[in-house]
Amino acid sequence: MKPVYIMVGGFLGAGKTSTISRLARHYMGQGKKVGIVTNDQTTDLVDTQSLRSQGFDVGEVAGSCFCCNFNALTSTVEHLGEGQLPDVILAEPVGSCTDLVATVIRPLTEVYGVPLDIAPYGVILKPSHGLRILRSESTSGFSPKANYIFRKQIEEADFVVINRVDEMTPSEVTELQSLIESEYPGRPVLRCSAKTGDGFTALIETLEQRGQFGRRVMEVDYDIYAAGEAELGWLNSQVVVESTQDFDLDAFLMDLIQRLHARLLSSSAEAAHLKVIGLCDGSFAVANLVSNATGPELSLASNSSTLSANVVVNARVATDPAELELLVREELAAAAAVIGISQKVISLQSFRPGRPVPTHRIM
Ligand SMILES: Nc1nc2c(ncn2[C@@H]2O[C@H](COP(=O)(O)OP(=O)(O)OP(=O)(O)O)[C@@H](O)[C@H]2O)c(=O)[nH]1
Ligand SMILES: [Mg+2]
Repeated sequence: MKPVYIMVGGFLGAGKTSTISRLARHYMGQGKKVGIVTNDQTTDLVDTQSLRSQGFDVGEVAGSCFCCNFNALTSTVEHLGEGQLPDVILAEPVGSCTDLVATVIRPLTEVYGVPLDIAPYGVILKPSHGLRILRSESTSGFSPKANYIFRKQIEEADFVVINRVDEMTPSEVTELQSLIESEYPGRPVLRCSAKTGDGFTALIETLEQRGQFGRRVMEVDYDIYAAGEAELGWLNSQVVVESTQDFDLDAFLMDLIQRLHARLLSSSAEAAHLKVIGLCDGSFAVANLVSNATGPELSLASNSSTLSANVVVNARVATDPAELELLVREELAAAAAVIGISQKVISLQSFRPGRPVPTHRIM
């Protein structure tokens, strides 16, 4: 049997990792071996830490996206499993990437030597920005160039998943669905919640279909695409926090993300996704901010008090990376000081993503 390759696309903070985690549990529950590939422009990925902490077999392409380092994707796939490829490979591309059919799916079919059974390509739609972007509101939070990427992601999808239906009103879901159907006809629209599992039976059935999928190659203006990506400040950092007395890890992460949110609001810098993971003694907590309007949440509680923790911060924000670095350093220090703990930044990279130059582009 050829390994099934499922790539889960969608914008930053759409719910790709949450969806992959739920799908992985489903396939493992069926007795299948599952491998996951995460991806980012640099090292220190919250997603890798989070998925590994959940016990999954995770390979990571860190330092460039799947499209620009196709060979890293395939070699990472080959290192999954123990000497034998898993039955199911779940891959999460970088949320600011598009043109993935031409640069990843087609090359996997036509260039890569290892036969894979490629599932239909689904794109997870993030309502917090999606509704505003598809309504063409000027206050979408991002510039037209970043919105271009958001729209291109939908255009190349075999099907679209409206995620987070658990927190939307029925009329919002209906509006979003009709906007997608009128602007991007021919793409089935699923309604799901990666949080509650609603809609996952239909998602799994859709992923089992085979036929004319993964073929929506499209015209892409790489100048707009590159400019849209470069408008996002990117920051990944690893920090060690320590104390002589136990501190509440979840409260620390929430305080940190609330402080960062307040700073972004005051400088009108829109969050695409800010995520923080804290790891200590076998347990972990994750806090996220997926848009300035939505506000922060503790998406996974550790319920731990600890003397020390490793904290990884990943921020993708429509702002200058130098400013992003400054505010992250300042708010880390402030959040630590207020509870009397020490914090040491072990690594920090902040930058604007470079122009995408795909390894292959098959039209
Ligand atoms: N309420 C609700 N929250 C969700 C749902 N899916 C994801 N989230 C939350 O949304 C945030 C982002 O989810 P992720 O799965 O990390 O999103 P992502 O697309 O992997 O993000 P990037 O990797 O940064 O692009 C987290 O706080 C999740 O807990 C959902 O269906 N409902
Ligand atoms: Mg993710």
